[in-house]
Amino acid sequence: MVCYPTFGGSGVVATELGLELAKKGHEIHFITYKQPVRLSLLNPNIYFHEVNVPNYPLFHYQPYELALSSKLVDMVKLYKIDVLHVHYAIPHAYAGYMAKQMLAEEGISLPMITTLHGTDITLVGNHPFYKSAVTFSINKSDFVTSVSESLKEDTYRLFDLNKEIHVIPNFIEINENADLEKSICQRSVLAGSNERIITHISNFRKVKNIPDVVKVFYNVQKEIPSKLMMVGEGPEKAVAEKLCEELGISDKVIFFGNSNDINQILKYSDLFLLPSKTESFGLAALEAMAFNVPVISSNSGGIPEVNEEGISGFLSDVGDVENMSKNAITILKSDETLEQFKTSAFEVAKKFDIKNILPLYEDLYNQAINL
Ligand code: GMT
Repeated sequence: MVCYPTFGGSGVVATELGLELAKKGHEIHFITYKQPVRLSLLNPNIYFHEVNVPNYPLFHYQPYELALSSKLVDMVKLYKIDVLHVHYAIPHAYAGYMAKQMLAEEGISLPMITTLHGTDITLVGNHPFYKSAVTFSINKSDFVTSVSESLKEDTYRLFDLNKEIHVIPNFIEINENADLEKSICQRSVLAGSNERIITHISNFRKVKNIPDVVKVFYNVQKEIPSKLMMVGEGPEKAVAEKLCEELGISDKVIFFGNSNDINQILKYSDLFLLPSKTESFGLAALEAMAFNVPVISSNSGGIPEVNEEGISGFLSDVGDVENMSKNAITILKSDETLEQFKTSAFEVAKKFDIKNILPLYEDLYNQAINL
């Protein structure tokens, strides 16, 4: 598994997939520049190999792809790795293809699966400075997957590809007993017993439309006593903090920064906000739904494949704060309605149970090693 180790959807998907495969007895090697945040090494089938890029004064930019492809070659030979699965096309598919070619020179075959996650296609990969290399490395992958139908369509629209794209949606581990789990965090730490808890989790980039999270909350709290949990770090966090001050709601908003206690926060949440400008899937929304949390989201990209209108929550056009606020109030205004949405959100999340999704990846790995 090659992935980004930081907080962010693609790294989380790669990590959870690797951990689940390891449970089933597969040997999984993570190769990246830092230990992925959700990766526990307390598993006999999990290995982590760090990619180091030595500093050299001549380099204005450190050649990470070079170090990654070298590391891949070394680890494949040392551990007799059968399949390479790269998450996020840039630069992983490119480095993976170089490793594949180097190994081929020595008579070693390394099939490569590339999973497209979203911004590697819609925002970054599509940039003219990267497009040729991204197109090349996707076309050279043995198998390509995307996390939603919407991302598949975007990829075909934006790139000149000759490859079939297999849609394998993101997944979640469904825990029917989540409510019974012992909690180290008390609800009273987050909000008063008469207050609803509204949550947003992301990497606070512009694409997440963070000001709309604050604006929707501002409208909701005028009608329904509530608190907003803002979880994550990124460039738009300061913008959100300033907006909260301007709107006079700072005392009702908690900024957590990056947190490993997401489950604890979701467990007590009544509503999740995801007003993104674009989102290939919206893993954060699915994670919320798996904790019985209904979702108010935009209808962009792949979000409608996850959040079902009127069932797990509501969807609005990007930027339609008024509609999102109205829908949020509809869900939160009575305990009865809220309970009904909570139950349905969990039912929708069940469709993405890892037990249903894992065999799709295993099938692809089997096809890859039999090429
Ligand atoms: O946007 C993020 O939160 C991070 C980014 C990533 O690659 O780490 O997320 C993308 O991949 C996730 C996992 O497949 C998807 O759930 C997100 O929707 C997608 N983000 C965007 O498309 C903006």
